[in-house]
Amino acid sequence: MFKTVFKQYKVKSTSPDLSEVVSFDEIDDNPEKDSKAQRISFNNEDTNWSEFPGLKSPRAWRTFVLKSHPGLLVIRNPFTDHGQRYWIARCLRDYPRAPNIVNLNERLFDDSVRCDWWKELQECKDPSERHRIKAAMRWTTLGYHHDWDTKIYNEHSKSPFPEDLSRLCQLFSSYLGYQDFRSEAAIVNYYPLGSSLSGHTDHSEPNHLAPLFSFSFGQTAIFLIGGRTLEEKPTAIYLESGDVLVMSGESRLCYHAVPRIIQTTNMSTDSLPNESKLENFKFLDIDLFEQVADSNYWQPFCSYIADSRININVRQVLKPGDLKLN
Ligand SMILES: O=C(O)CCC(=O)C(=O)O
Repeated sequence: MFKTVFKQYKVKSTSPDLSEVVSFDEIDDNPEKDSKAQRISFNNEDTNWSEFPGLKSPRAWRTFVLKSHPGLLVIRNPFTDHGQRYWIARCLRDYPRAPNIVNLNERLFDDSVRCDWWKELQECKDPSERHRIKAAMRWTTLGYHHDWDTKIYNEHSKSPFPEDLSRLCQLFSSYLGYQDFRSEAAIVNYYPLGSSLSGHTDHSEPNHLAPLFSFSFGQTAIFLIGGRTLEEKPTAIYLESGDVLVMSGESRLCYHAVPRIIQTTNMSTDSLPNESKLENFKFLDIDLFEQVADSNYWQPFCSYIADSRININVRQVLKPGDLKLN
């Protein structure tokens, strides 16, 4: 059943029927309508949330759950435009740099591209080579590196986890009541239009009780969430730029996939006003945060995201109290 639905959305020759895809904005616009999802609120309205640059105040966040997939939550774009720019730039300029690991094959790409993909892409003048370099980037791994063959994490294959991303996840995990979440592994997925990710479960982490945080930027994904087996019919939802999807509890080990990316998002190229008090947030790359507000600096990132989607998928690997893998 999962694979049949996946193929319906992935189909290349025709436009698929999107009438069943859950749109969270539509639910907010028509709360009376019988829907597969509903908006929920948390009892933490009174918490004195500290400001986090690039995020709207948690009081303004809108959180949705799917009625037939307990444990799956979507916080609908809690980022400001400035915040989205920052995370997109981190995923393109910084996260693919060594010592993080990228998918680029050593037979097809020089060490220079494999160690600093974005810099080499910006410096490449030949249009067809530029296209080849741009389209080849599909994933980079941070922290404990995901092993795509064995699916087993290894204590000897890890790089430092970025402090800014870890702090971002800490904020979302405390908001949802998971005070002890630790960001220990991430996959950043890059999706050019026409690409997809087939059905799978994320079970490599010894810790299945901690939630998984997934951030979407750029073009919209059709995301499928199914059950523990491929027999169960999945539900399709839109994941739009800025959305934060959380897979916790029952949904943490469920099949999921991205059959299609649709081009819906036009990010502004204008300069943005700068945010104040950034010096209190030393864990961010403050220079980058300021630079992306500038139209010229932002332009190459904006051009990349005009026909691509980026997803950051963050997991806790270790069980509570463990300091390393056994
Ligand atoms: O791109 C997404 O939204 C999902 C990515 C994913 O499932 C994964 O990295 O395991």
